Amino acid sequence: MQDTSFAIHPGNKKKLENTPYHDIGDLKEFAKEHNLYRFTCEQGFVNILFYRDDIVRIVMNPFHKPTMKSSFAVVAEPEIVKVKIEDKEDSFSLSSSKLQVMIQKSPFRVNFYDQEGRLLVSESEKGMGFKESKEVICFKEMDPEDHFYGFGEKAGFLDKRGEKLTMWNTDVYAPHNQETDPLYQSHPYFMTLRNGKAHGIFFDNTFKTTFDMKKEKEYSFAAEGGQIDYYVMAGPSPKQVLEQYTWITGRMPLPAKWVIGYHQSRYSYESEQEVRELVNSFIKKEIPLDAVYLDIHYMNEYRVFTFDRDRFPNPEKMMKDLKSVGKRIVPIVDPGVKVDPEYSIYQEGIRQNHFSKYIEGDIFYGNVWPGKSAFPDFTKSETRKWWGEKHRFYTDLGIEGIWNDMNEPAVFNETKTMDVNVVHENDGDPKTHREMHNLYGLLMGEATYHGIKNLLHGKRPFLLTRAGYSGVQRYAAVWTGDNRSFWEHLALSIPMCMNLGLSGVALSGPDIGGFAHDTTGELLARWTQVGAFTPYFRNHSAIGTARQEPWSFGPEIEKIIKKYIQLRYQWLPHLYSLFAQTSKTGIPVMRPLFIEYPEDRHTFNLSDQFMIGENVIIAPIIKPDTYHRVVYLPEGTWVDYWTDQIYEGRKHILVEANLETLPIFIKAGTMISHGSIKQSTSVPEKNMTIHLYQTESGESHYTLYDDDGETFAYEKGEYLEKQIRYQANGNVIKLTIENSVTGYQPTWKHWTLKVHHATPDLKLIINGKEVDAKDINFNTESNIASITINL
Ligand code: MIG
Repeated sequence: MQDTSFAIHPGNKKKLENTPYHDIGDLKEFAKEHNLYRFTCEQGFVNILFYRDDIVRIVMNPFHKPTMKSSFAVVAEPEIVKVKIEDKEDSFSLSSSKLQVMIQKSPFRVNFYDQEGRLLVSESEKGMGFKESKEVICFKEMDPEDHFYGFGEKAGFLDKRGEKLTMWNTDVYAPHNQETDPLYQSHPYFMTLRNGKAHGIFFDNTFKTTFDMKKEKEYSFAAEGGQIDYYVMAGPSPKQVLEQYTWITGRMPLPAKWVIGYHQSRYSYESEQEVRELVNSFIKKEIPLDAVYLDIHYMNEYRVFTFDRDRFPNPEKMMKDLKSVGKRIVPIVDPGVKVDPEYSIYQEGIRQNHFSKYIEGDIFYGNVWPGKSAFPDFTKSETRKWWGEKHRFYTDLGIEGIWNDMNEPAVFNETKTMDVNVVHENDGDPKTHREMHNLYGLLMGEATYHGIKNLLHGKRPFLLTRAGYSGVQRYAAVWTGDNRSFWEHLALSIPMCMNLGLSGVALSGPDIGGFAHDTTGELLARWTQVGAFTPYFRNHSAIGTARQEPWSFGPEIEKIIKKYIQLRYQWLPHLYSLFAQTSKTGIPVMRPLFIEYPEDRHTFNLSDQFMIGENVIIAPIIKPDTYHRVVYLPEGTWVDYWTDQIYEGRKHILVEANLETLPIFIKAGTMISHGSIKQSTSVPEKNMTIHLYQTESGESHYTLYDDDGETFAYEKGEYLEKQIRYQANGNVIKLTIENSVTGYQPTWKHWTLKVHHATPDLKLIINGKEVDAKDINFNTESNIASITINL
């Protein structure tokens, strides 16, 4: 075609490198409609809407009046907020009791201040704008003291300052490293910590988005299309930002107890016999276990909602037998439906119009495990309902948990996913896959979670997902995908899970031991130590890799792994109490130290230590052949969990930890609770112990939560909440113990209080009455005083 005009086609010439950026220009007009503030600028339209005193939403559309329809991430409705308007010559201000939005008129720029007049977020010279390609961008000033967290599932260190992050759900089997981005999840949200105060920004745009935190003086967020649509959350503490963000996008429902026990997986346990033998080994070896996962081999040629009857001749009986010994099965369900005119799911999908299509009406087909497959259009509520109801196949067998994989969606082709030109029906508001891609996993999650919830008649469902968008915590736990048995990946998983937690995803964990590559006994032991304290605790490994069950590396390693799985079960009452709080506040169980110590710069990028709740520090060994490490202890006095040795905080200390030891520190003056070692969470708890770490002086408060652990009865008040207030004064301890909620009768009838670092002359006053010295059992060797208290 070189002799036609095609030779001079503009597309053949090099693309313009720096396409121009259009600023929205000056403010021309302002209008107030109910509680919505509308601004017309020279090159765009801006809406501002307060959701709460401490949350405000800004929407900019360069082409027409903004739509205020939110993405599927948002569950909040705006409250009525009292806003004061001030219109001045060159500025305009809208203020609530907690936030002030200051608008500069020429050019139009928006800045945010807190109630003390402190500048939170300010637009740089460039402000908001767009490019002719439909890209929308928002620039903000970066303070030298700014640290950035959140962004969902990202590799690298805790603090994301200096990084550029992309949101585009992607199946990444290539080794994850510091610059592997994007991964499977998209959480276009972050929290800024500046001089001890925090605020948040949630950029609710489902197109591919980019956050550039690399420049020294400004940062930006941009999307390939759609509107600038973001929420500013005023904080001012990191915990308040979490509360605000999870108010907008929802919180993790309280998981069933079995969900936070130990789970064993492998790609794949291929037959009923193999599963039974596996479970029997756990029982014989007395290693606690709550769930076994069935990967893709359980299906008939990878058809979802089927069992291969050669390998699994009687799934119902298998589930029943396993349930009777307290073990559950979690099968994998991928979105791809095998093209097979004799397969009922494919038939129904076609006949009832459930599959994703092009605008012309052709179904999008892609290759995945089953070969040529079609993909449900989860943007349709009818399709979500259909898919959800299909899970009756599993729930009828006694299954309560489902594992969603490949739901980016992953497709075996060059782009790794569905054609971006597919048009999702979206209940009458059709949108391209380019726009909806990042929502696919979230919507499959919604379909699955609600589907099994309806089928389980009051039992709590469990869902594990690989892909997701902001809000996915309402439906699913997230595992961090295909990591490898590398020490680096053990290290990487810690800040990754902390940032997921800071993004509202409180129930997350990596494949313990590593998915691809061969693990070693030492790595598996160290990883299981960390896993005992990550919110979600599952060992998983890939086909063809070294076996990774706890006993795969001989008796010495088995003993260590067993000790830490047992430890997890001892800590369950404490963890469960924390999970109950998380479901109400959004503040994650596993958290970075800066959440508790936001003024302490040593915590700002501390990526190899984490906290459980507000008083426990875990400082694992994450390097081979290493038996010492530096631990940072913030302000306060800290007690070594294993030895009761006392350390003063605000210091880096050197800690010794042989292969059997995971360094754990408890803040003096606080409490934790322990149950007993059991083979699964289905064994009723008989022994409850509260450990109190005595100090010279001070006060603290502990809330112990318990319920039946598997139904939604707690929503009707059927739970126990015990409040323990502690006050120390030399050898005198005053406790007030109150059962603030008594809707549930726990299986333990009394509990033991253990006071660490007690002195023989300890005076214990409970609810104003001094405990008789003869009722206190004092151990002179350990300096622990125990007493038994009736419920
Ligand atoms: O591309 O189902 O991340 O956990 O074992 C492989 C097989 C598909 C990827 C998941 C992994 C799972 C595997 N899956």
